[in-house]
Amino acid sequence: MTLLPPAPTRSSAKPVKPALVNAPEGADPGVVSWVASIAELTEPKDIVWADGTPEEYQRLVDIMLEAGTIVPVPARPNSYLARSNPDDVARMESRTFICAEDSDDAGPTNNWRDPESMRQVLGGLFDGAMRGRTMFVIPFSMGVVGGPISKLGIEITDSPYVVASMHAMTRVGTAALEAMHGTKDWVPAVHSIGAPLAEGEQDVPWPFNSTRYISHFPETREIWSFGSAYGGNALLAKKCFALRIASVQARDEGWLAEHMLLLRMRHEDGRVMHLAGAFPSACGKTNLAMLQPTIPGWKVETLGDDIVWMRPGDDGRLWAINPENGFFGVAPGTSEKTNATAMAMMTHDTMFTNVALTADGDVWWEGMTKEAPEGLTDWQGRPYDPANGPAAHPNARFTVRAEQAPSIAPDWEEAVPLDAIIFGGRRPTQVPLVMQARDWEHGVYIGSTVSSQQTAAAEGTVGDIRRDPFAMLPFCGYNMGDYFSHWIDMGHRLGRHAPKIFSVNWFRRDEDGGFLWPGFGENARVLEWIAGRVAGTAEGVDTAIGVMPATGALNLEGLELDQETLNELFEVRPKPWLSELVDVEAFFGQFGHSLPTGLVRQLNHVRWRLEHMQQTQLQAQAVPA
Ligand code: OXD
Ligand code: MN
Repeated sequence: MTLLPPAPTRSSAKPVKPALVNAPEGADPGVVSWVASIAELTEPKDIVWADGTPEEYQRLVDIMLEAGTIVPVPARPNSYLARSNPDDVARMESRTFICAEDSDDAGPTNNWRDPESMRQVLGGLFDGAMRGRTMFVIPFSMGVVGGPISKLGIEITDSPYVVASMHAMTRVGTAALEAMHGTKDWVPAVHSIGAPLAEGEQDVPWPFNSTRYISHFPETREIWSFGSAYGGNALLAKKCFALRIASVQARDEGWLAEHMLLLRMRHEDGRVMHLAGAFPSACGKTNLAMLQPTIPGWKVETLGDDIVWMRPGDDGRLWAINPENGFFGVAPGTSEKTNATAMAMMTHDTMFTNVALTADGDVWWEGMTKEAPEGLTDWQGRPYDPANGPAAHPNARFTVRAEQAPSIAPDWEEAVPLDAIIFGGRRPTQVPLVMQARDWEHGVYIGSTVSSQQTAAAEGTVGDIRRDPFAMLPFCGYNMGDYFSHWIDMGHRLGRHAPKIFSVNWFRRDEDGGFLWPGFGENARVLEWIAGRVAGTAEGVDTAIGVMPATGALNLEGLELDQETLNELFEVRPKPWLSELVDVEAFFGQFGHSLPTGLVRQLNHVRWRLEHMQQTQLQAQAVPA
């Protein structure tokens, strides 16, 4: 039986000669001995330490072109299309595990596994897993190297696609490796596609293994991922480190690691607001982060589109960074209309995955244009035939460096003080366009009850409504009941400096299924009201479920929206809301003792207000006109 090497943060460095593992001069001995232990286990044919340079990126591209993993996209300079295996196209929540010593620490919403037995399983799988392949060692930093909210990590992988993607998504290279000198504060992450190559065996363009384990060990801060080469399963800095492991670090160290976008909204008269927003996957986070306001005077500067780390600063405020270095966005639905900024950012130096190719050498996906162009090649490399399904996979992606976004803030790598936090989801009914939480605890309640229609970013039935608290359900590395308490505690700590919390829903539909709100650039109107609430200038009215814009407080100038539609956007119907609370209560019930009493208090308060509202309506109906 092969056991995994002990976690590096616990082991004292065994002396290993750096030359034996091809380590750059000056690499920390603890790092070198950990890399040696992984090499001993996985038996690669050689070891390459990533330095993050453009020359290295080009070498990776050449390897992938040669292997058929990617093909060029001639219409866009330095851009490529990777076609994954059709069985490796999404994050795999059912194969994602939290291996805490005590199952209670993983909580009811995570797949828990006992760490020792998982170590045995992984020991067997990783034994010789990289035979015949190159093992890449990727030192990286989340946030600028040495920044006050930044963290370090090393990913080991046998996939050149992963190394190239990590170049865009993190800060890879020598500076990160040097920063690890003399510290054990870095996260070790091991990834293998699990497809060793025998002597003389012909490789396939997208090797993978249908046995999959995406395993996290929160106590030792380790990540081990086996089998999949797709995005969140394999780019371990993203969901695995920056959310699952970082959320545990954040709990222990008094900060927050969140699945949020980060933006700055600036008015030419000098008003500025920093806002973070949590939305479940594929709810338009990237579009919102790159929003082009339709209302005069306002501009949005992008800071991040997926992950935010936040820490209370010396001034008592909550300071936030986007720890990533790039965007790994969903391509289908992205167009000149929905996100012109993203379209401009992808005109060069972009890695596409699972999109379609046009006859004249460009990319295409559903939603880019109304009609599919003639002569398409679909995401699996076949002539496009609608009978085979969409031309691009619904979870097809683009990977681009953040600096390529025309809307990126010039100082995007710096921390910003947060003014507002918004929670949203794809809700065809019930949830109003916007409302403000009455206070922080009510805001945590709103965050803990986020729900959305399921999309293609993960496995599952597209269209089903699922509860996704804080949009963190698949990404919280510990018991979500404790996570809610951590949020409530953060509010106590921040006191009057706490950002204001809001709920938004761009996706409410009318009886015929049409969207009530135009969305996209018009969402700036909602952000403007939020900015006004933060500044204390916008009017709100208290309702049973939260504070909504007072009549005339939402800027609708120039928008053709009749009063009936407006009413529908904000309508609160007590009956369906009360049945929704039954569902919330059942959802909360699974957390048992770990559910903070503050959330029960909030639930009861909302219920009481809705019951009161219902009675008043019934009485009003009973009164003859
Ligand atoms: C993502 C996701 O890929 O949330 O960002 O699924
Ligand atoms: Mn995401």
